[in-house]
Amino acid sequence: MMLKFWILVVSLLAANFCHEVQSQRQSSEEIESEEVLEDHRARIERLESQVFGSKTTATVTMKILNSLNSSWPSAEYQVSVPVATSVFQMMVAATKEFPGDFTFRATYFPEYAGHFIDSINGLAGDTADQTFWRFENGRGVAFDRGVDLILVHANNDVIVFRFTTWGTPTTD
Ligand code: B12
Ligand SMILES: *[C@@H]1O[C@H](CO)[C@@H](O)[C@H](O)[C@H]1NC(C)=O
Repeated sequence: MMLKFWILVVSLLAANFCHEVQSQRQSSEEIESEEVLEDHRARIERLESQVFGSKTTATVTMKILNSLNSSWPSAEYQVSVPVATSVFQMMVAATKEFPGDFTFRATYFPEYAGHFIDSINGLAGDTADQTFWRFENGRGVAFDRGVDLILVHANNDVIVFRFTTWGTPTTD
């Protein structure tokens, strides 16, 4: 009799414990599936804009910095372009959105299906000086491809062009 009672108590406790574990798991699953859903929505929006021609625009920040000359005026532009525009097309758009303020020159290389950026706002890279416009994301990481092969997607995208050297930086 007493044994049966204890078996009942233990199994009730166990059932209760299982239930708690289950409901905990359920709530973390809910959070995960919300994130997955968000991610899916973003992907669908991106695909829709690629397929249907985009209604969605992204306002991207483009920063122009000079790491070799602190007197040279840096600049920052908010450029509005359709989602999934290449950085090259974004730069062309910027020359129209900021006429006279943003300018650039580029050379097309068929072997890379894209442009090398020669100069920005009147300042050109130079082979003898070993200077060039480095193409980076907002975290200071150089892209592994040129401006035609990188697409902008979202309002918080940051594109940086940094005038720097590929040689050893001198300290003077
Ligand atoms: C040297 C070199 C450079 C030098 C060129 C300067 C110079 N005057 O020599 C510097 C450091 C400036 C450079 C810069 C960049 N480069 Co570079 N570069 C090379 C490298 C190692 C050799 C090119 C070369 O001398 N070829 C021999 C000569 C005789 O041929 P050429 O046609 O005259 O070469 C010219 C072109 O290659 C051009 N060029 C150099 N880099 C790039 C990049 C792009 C996207 C384009 C369109 C043209 C181009 O400059 C060369 C000299 O005029 C190649 C890799 C390789 N081993 O081929 C990468 C390579 C071409 N570069 C590459 C990249 C990604 C870049 C950058 C975009 C990096 C960045 N995030 O900043 C930048 C360009 C940014 C901009 N302003 O547009 C990639 C291109 C990949 C791709 N599919 O788009 C390569 C293939 C390296 C790699 N595997 O990642 N680069
Ligand atoms: C640095 O930039 C300033 C402003 O554009 C320019 O007057 C000056 O000549 C530059 N210095 C060097 C060393 O290029």
